[in-house]
Amino acid sequence: RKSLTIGLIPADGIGKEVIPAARTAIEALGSDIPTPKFVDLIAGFETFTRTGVALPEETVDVLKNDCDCALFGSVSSPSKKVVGYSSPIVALRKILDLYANIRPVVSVSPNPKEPSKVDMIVVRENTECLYVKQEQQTVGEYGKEARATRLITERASTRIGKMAFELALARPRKHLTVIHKSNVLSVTDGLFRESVRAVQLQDPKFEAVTVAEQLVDSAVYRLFREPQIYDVMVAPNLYGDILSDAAAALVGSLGVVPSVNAGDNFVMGEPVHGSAPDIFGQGIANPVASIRSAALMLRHLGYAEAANRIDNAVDSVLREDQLLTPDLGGTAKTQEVTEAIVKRI
Ligand code: NAD
Ligand code: K
Ligand code: MN
Repeated sequence: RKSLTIGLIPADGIGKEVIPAARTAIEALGSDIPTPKFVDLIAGFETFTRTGVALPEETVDVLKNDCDCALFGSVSSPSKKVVGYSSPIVALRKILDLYANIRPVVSVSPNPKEPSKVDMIVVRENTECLYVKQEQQTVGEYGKEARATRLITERASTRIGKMAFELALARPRKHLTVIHKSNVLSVTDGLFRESVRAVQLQDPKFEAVTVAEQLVDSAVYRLFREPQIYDVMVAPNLYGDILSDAAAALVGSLGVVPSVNAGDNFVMGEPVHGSAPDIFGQGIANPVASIRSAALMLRHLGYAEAANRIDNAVDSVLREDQLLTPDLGGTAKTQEVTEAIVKRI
């Protein structure tokens, strides 16, 4: 590869403030990676209100045909149904078959010699569960009734299971926790649980991974009581969404937690947080989640050295420079933090 074509989709709200920060971090890498070429692409609620479509065809075509990878910011999805609108990120994950959402949650202790209290990866299935968005409302004997379809397939559970085993195998502790609620949902979560467990029998190398199982509610409890017990967690879509936001609270802020949406042929970095309308426009959004998402994307593409350079720079700025945005208790602006990280890179 001579160059790396990266689609940039800031979308809505603070996505517009933090994706440019991630771009500067990548540019600072110099010759550690093939020459990056950035392509600006649009999507989101603002795009929808302006053009009538949340995810323009051109954005999808360019991602599919011209890009090696992409960075996505955040969308503002209204909680009330807006006719004709549906979330472009949920659609993109499906269209590009980005079936795994990988979310490392790591605490940075002020003392570099002290081990991290939290050091885990939440592996979230990204294409099904309640996110198939098949909802209906009817009127029953006692009034309105609403139902949603929750889809779990063997295929999706097996491939997310494989991804989780691979990730666990690459870590020192090699520990995997399978999250489910099959005491209540024995058919759907039962299939998820069995499919993931069956992955271990398919490849002898996975024998090295220690597997535990946990009900999702008690997993949340233990996550808050003793987060250090977790290494890699694998979960169906909704549980994974909730668990990774919860885990973010343990490391200070959603503003520092990165993710990638990964498939077999494409990877898209994305901060875990949303569009944060409460702080948008003030220049105080934490750029760390997006910058770490860029690193994670590069790591996934095989550029581990470049990813380490970004991650180390971020750690130094948080730990040594103590340059913190308000979500972490500081007063620094997005731009100051970004400049400090770029300098460290
Ligand atoms: P949110 O993540 O946008 O914000 C939650 C809280 O965390 C807010 O107080 C916000 O200020 C803070 N926060 C988040 N990111 C931050 C950052 N980088 N720096 C500093 N503080 C940060 O979640 P929300 O408020 O529940 O949702 C707002 C909108 O975002 C909604 O429309 C929702 O649908 C959307 N959303 C999108 C995604 C996505 O793009 N994948 C994910 C979650 C929420
Ligand atoms: K996001
Ligand atoms: Mn979420």
